[in-house]
Amino acid sequence: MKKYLILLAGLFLTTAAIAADATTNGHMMDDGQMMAGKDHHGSALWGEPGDPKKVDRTVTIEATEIAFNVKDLTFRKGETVRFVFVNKGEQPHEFMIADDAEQLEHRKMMQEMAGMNMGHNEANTVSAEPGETKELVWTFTHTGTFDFACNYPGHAEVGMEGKIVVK
Ligand SMILES: [Cu+2]
Repeated sequence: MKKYLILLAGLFLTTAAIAADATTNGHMMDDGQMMAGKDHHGSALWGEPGDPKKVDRTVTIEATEIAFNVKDLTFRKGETVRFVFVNKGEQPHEFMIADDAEQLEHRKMMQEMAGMNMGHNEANTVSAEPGETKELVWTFTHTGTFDFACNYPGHAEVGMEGKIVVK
């Protein structure tokens, strides 16, 4: 009986090892072709969630119908920014940091979800109901030109978007 258990454990470990190997190979195949918007570690070029205890500066963004109060933002590479997103409008708005392609993909997804009133909490997005204030702490890890946008259907299309330049 004990022998059988050991055999079973061995079999399990082998299976796990094969599974792990398959995953590694999958990643290796991805590495060959650099993914759009990602660096060679697979991290988004537009940055990553920042440490709220290491904020370099705070930027307030106001949303109304249908606009942001800012158009262009400039940051330094490595800077951690606390975005205070204030919805002064009468409908929900969001503030999302990404590149063009990612914004468009998210916009398409929100269009498909329209009417379902589904929440979404990707790390690079904050959504605020009317009268609400939300915060997003973000570190800009790469230089480049990115976008911020509200991807509720029809909003970015009429100008609820802007540029983020990281130098
Ligand atoms: Cu909006």
